[in-house]
Amino acid sequence: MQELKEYPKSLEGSKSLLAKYLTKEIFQELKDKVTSNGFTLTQAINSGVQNPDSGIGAYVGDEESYEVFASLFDPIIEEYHGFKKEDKHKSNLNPDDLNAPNPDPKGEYILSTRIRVGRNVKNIPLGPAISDEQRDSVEKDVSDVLSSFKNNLGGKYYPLNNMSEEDSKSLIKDHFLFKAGDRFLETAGLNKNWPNSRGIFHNNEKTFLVWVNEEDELRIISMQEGGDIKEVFTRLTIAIDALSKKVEFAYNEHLGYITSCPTNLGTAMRASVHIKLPNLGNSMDEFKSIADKYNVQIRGIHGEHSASEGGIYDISNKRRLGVSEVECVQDMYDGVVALIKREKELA
Ligand code: ADP
Ligand code: ILO
Repeated sequence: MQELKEYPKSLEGSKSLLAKYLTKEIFQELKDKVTSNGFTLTQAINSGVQNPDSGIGAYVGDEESYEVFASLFDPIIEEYHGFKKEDKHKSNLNPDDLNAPNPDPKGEYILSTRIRVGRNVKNIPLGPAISDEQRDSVEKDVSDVLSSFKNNLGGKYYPLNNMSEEDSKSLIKDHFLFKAGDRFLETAGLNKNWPNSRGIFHNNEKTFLVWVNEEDELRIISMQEGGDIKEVFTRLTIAIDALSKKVEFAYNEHLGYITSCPTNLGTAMRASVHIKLPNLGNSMDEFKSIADKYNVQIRGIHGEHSASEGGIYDISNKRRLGVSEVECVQDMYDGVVALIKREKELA
């Protein structure tokens, strides 16, 4: 990648947080800085420079990038999470502290619930700066650990480079597996040497899954049909605990779990439901204003940057840093309860 000498023109007119906070002065201040893994500003911003329609537009290559390029990342983090430089992250993975009785016991609205956290292995560069050998060793170590799991968490690891196109298509369609060729990840350097060293582990029921070497080195996922959010959270906490006993993850007191995208810092948790809200879907301004009020995000049915189908939306917590895991799930729950209430009124 050619190192940028001049402020990138494509950011002029872009609405991304990168364009908002990478002023010409900050560009000059940071353009020659480099982390000890050799990660540069050009690499950090390439995704947003190549994709001016990004919401954020920047990724880091290592934990140190958040320090070296702090004058860019601090304001992005503050705006996205409402979290200031002097704030401290907190954690609470106790399902007993969650107040989330099934908001849709008759199954009229919620199709499925999914909660994931991102994790990266301590002392290894993050995806945008990892070497092929390091990516390989992450895959080997993590898949060995996962293959030793028993009972409800027991299952099998499926490497991507050994998967038929038919199997991968059906896993993607059924929302279990990540898509190939995402342009935001591609330009962030996250798809290098694809599909090698990537894969998915899942138990027989496909209620516990781990993505290996996608945007983060691990995405630990718990999901099932319906709206029993507490059951999904409980399974996830058991899985996180089991994995954390065997693999040490990158974490610091200020930023929580370290992730390649600043939106995922902290808990690295996205708790979501797939939910039918056709009437709210026809009143998008009101839908968005309820979502903003409850700190939830609206996505389409096939993940980020996808569209809704049949009035079904993906509703998830927006904040992940400076709030605990229980609070992330609570945000999603409170937002979903409010949205169902309004949907009923509109029907
Ligand atoms: P991430 O969760 O890592 O932020 P995406 O938004 O790309 O990533 O979603 C990944 C996959 O998970 C997509 O196929 C999406 O449809 C699926 N998904 C997300 N939430 C749910 C849910 N509540 N039920 C079923 N599938 C879901
Ligand atoms: N880089 C993309 C996605 C940002 C947030 N999502 C994820 C998957 N990290 C953008 O800036 O729109």
